[in-house]
Amino acid sequence: MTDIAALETEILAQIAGVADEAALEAVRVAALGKKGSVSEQLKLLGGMSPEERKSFGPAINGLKDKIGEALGARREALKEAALIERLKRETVDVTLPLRASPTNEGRIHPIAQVVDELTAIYADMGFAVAEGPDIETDYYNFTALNFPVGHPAREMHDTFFFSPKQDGSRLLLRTHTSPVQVRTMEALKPPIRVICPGRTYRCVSDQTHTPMFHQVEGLVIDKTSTIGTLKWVLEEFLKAFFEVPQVEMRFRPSFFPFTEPSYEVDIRCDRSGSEIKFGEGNDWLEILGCGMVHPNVLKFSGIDPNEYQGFAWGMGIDRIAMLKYGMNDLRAFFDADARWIRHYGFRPLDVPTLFGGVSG
Ligand code: 2NM
Repeated sequence: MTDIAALETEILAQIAGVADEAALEAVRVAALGKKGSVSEQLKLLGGMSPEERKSFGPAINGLKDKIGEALGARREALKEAALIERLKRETVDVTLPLRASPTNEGRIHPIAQVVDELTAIYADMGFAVAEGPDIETDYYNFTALNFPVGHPAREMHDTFFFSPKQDGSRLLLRTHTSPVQVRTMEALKPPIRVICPGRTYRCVSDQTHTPMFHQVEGLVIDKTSTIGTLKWVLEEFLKAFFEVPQVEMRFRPSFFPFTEPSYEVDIRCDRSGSEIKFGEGNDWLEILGCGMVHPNVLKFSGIDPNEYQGFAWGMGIDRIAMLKYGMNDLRAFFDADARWIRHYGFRPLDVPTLFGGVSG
């Protein structure tokens, strides 16, 4: 028979000494579990005489209760300590400022902004947006646009060609977005009103040219549209885009294989101040090319030139972005300089709308 008092001292000391709830559970099992030291003592009761049981019974049961209480008290104390420790560890300073969200921190590139602006303007005039592949065939980039094979105009495009295929044909990077217009004419029946903004490529690089640049071309095909309609579309666009009440345009005869007649268009501007102003002044600025779509182009695209006619135009996006937002270095557009985009970029949620003034 074990000394109950000694057992009590030992177990209570163990309970007091544990560092966590797992260790406490181990002490409980060692004392009160099936084969625990206290349980073993309780089992002895059955084999005792009534006298022995009278004194030993209350003692061992008393010990069992005491240990139970001590375990409960210690468990509570450990839980409390663990909670205090965790609160200390997980302290959050709710007064700290939040990190800026992407919609606050991010910036829209001026070219993307200008594409959004001109899309809003043309959409308001009833134009849809069409897109096509950057990698094109010779047929869509040249032949279908009335550049005869061997014609010098092909050489003037500084084309990036891919290596020839087995059959001798070569893919290329489109030199204008006109192939998209050909694909649109193939796919849709007139009346057609589309604009095609996108990346274009030419093998040139200097102060005013980058090998990749952006163009937007427009196309109208129906039965009655003329140069007069074209002038109206361009005038409305230029007024809305440059946010001026009037513009004055000058149409100079020009040549493009895909239009006849063809024109280059200048707008009146004032360059006497620090920044360029449109609609006034004594200077002219070349801004776009245009013309009536050549009957051969209509034929190539499956449209009967005896039934339909229309006009097309094209302009450089990078340059009109520079003019509108006062940037002087074209190459900065493509430098991926974070400081530059922070200065010239636009806030993501300031979406261009006609009612808000396209540039917000
Ligand atoms: C320009 C100037 C003039 C043009 C023509 C066509 C098509 F596919 F309809 F024939 N698309 N774009 C065009 C006409 C482009 O860029 C200066």
